[in-house]
Amino acid sequence: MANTDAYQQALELIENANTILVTTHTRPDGDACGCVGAMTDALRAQGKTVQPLFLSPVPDWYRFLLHEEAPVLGADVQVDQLIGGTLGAFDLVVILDTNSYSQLPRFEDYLKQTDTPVLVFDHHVTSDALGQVELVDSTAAAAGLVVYEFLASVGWSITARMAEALFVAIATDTGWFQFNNTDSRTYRRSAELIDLGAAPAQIYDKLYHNFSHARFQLMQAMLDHLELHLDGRFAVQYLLQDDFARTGTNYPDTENLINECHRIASVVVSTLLVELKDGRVRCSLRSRGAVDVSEIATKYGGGGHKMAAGAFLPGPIEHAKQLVFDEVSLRLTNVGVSDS
Ligand SMILES: [Mn+2]
Repeated sequence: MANTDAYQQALELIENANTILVTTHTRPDGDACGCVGAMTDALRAQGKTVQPLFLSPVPDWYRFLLHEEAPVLGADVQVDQLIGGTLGAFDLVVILDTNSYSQLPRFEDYLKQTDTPVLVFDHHVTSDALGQVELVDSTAAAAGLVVYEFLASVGWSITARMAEALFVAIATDTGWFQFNNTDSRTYRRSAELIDLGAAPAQIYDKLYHNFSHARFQLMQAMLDHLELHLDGRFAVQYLLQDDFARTGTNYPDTENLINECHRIASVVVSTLLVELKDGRVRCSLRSRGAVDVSEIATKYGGGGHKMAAGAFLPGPIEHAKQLVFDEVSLRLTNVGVSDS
């Protein structure tokens, strides 16, 4: 848990600011969107003018966490406009669920030229130390946990809407309390958020029983491409541009699909390779713990956690597949044949 000094410094930064820009990492997940939703509400309740900004589009199924259409950098507003003050003159920037330039494409250019103080709430080990004040706790299962503990500690009121957003942040970053990062603190804080008004059954329905038929077909395409290697311990899945075109889906529709193959008992490490329009391959990696997949991602300029990480690889898919195979093969050999 962050120490009280850091809480005090964070509080001072916020108290001294009137107009606050709130952002998060590119390809925002549930933790990112939940944190932005809750933090935006929390700061507004303190009388601040708050501008949420995303670096890529919010997936449809997380839109309920936000109470307005927030602009997307590179689409609704360009970085030179942001620098020029089109969105406002900010006296504080709050960055949620990342502390790395590589997770902040284009926004990096803004950060590197601004004198505006930066406040970071994060739980990743990877860090470029972006903040003047940083509440970073790598033992926290989600950034939502770091945000919640800060709000509770400084005594700000947490509305049911904020509790819902923070519950989503925690529930999604723990694979709905399935991943190894799910500890008693995760459950305890989640229980508190339920007491504050988060309704898990309704949230689960909103998040997981909401596939479009098109997205289901995309999952079907991914499963059609499933390959098991290394005694069934390494699952490789991929999606091509053609799969998106044929099913009428987009990149955000891939979220969480990688996890499907972990229903197979033998699978220890999995990857989902997604061919991007520019020819690069977005590589997502998941591990059941025996292999630290963040090592692989970091080697290729990405990042993440031991259990979940990602990076961009050079295409085509076959080449990317070989790169990941070599890395995973090396590491699975080192851990020996798993008994799981
Ligand atoms: Mn997170």
